[in-house]
Amino acid sequence: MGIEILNGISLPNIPWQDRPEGCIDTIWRCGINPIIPRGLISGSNSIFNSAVVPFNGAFAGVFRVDDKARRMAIHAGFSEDGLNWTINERKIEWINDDPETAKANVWDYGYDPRCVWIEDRYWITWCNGYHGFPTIGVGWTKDFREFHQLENAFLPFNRNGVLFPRKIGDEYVLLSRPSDNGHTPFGDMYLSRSKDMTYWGRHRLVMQPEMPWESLKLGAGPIPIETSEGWLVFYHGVLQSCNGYVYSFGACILDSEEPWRVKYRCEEYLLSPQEPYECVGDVPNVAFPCAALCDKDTGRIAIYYGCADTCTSLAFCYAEEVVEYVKSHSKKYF
Ligand code: BMA
Repeated sequence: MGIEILNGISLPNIPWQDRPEGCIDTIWRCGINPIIPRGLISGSNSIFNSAVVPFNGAFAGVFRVDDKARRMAIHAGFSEDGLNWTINERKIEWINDDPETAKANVWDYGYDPRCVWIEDRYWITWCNGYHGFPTIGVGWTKDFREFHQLENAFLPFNRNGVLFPRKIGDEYVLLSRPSDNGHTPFGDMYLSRSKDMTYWGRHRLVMQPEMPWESLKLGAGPIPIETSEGWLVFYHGVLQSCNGYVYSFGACILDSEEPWRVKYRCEEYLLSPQEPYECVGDVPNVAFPCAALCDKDTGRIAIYYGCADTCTSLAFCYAEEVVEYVKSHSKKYF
């Protein structure tokens, strides 16, 4: 590999399919998409925008499950191969000693989780309803059975909270996208820092929409991948068509030590909704990545993305090829 994956892990069992013959795209779809159908568990209306991590030699994850009352909740799930999943019928019940935030969880909602191993545990962030308004929830687990909740990171309104996989300096770092209480016809990516996962500050703007495919809003997707070129961040970008929002995803590279500084940013999307399962569903034309597995030895990346707010799919790429593509389709930022 021309680039190195830093602080990564060997993942010889990463779910993988080679690029199909004749495919010239940097990212290609798994041939058996969608890998998680909407009705995988008995009560589910849809399972999408979900996060997956390596766990005990296999895989675990936190899944956005909307039930048939259309309540949005997060469920834990397990898989031997990253393709076939068993998802708990019951949603995650957070252990939370603070009566104020615990109470909000009883009747509020949670969706679009991200998950990352930092130091000694798996951290989970998600869009958490606080008295009916979206903000960023923060919690952790060691075993995907017991889940502990901390304070919300921010005041409402905010979505797409994505942690970096290590402290930078002596601080945890979180990307987020301030929003409104509706479908948010705007959205820039910001970064905040914390010494204790509770108090967040030193906020910086990371990026705003620039190109037509992301002209309405954008937000971070999977946990950033550290490479010798900087942080590789897949992010979703949204355009407004005559017929509604269209969610595609692309990638950028952020500076290693000052990750609010964009080094390169791909002018083109890497994957846009084109397959029937991405274009037809509860919300048409949505490809929304929330997790990426990466094997440090081969640079293979498997991206989990929600399709049409209905089901979950996989796409594949090589870190080196994505970094090269982003660099060669970007202006130089600094
Ligand atoms: C966003 C979130 C996502 C969803 C997307 C498209 O605001 O609700 O969960 O995938 O809209 O509907």
